[in-house]
Amino acid sequence: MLIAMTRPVSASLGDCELTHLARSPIDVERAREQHAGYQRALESLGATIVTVPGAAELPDAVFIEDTALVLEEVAIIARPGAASRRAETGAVARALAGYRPVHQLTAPATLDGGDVLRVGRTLFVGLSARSNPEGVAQLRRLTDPLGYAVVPVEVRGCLHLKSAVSQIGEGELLINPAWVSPPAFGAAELVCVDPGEPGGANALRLGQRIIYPTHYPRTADRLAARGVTVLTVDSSELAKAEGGVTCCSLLFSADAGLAA
Ligand code: CIR
Repeated sequence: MLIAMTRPVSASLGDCELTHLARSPIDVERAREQHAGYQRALESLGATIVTVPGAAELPDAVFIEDTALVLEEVAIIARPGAASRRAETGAVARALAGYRPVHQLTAPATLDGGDVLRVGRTLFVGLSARSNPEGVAQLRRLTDPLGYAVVPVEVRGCLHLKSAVSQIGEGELLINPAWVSPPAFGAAELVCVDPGEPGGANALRLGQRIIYPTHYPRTADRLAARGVTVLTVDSSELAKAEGGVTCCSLLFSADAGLAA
């Protein structure tokens, strides 16, 4: 069973962290409707939604991806780079403990899950304003014995590694080469975002299909032309909080980890 762990949109979303965008009013009700549409999209692609209790006082709690990395063997609780987000991890750790042995990154490490791109047994980790070399080192110590390679990658001009690059198929990545250097990804086949849609590199892959924002239509056309099955969702309010489609869920199989 494929689980999509999500967390509700907080009433305080308008007080979210912002790095690259100017603050603009967020319609929380609309954000909630969009989040519901996102969850329906996940369900339509076969995922079962598991909801972590909401946290009204944590504006960015909906962006659950940043709080953890879930592998087949373990769940690793991140230590978000933004201090305002560190209290998000406790409830997520409790929820994940039902599925995996849980490990926790500790200070001085910082790591946001949005900076971790898994491709097979390789974990590419963005060195961003949120994730530091100690975060990379701790992640490596935890995952090396499990057979993962941890590869740090410089990112520039965007929030997270997965703002710049995400997986859209087997060995296939969607990338904005202005924000991350393509050679870092070795043999992967790269599809570039439309130059007019720099924020369009964040896609959420479930098997052969991707969930993708409606607000990058030209990149969506590129993907469709390559034979990628694209399910679009309106996520414009969450985008005002610098949220993409990967960041609103943790996807993992329930049939691994503790259940194995
Ligand atoms: C933040 O700045 O932390 C949130 N406002 C947005 C986080 C988006 N996370 C993600 O793309 N993985």
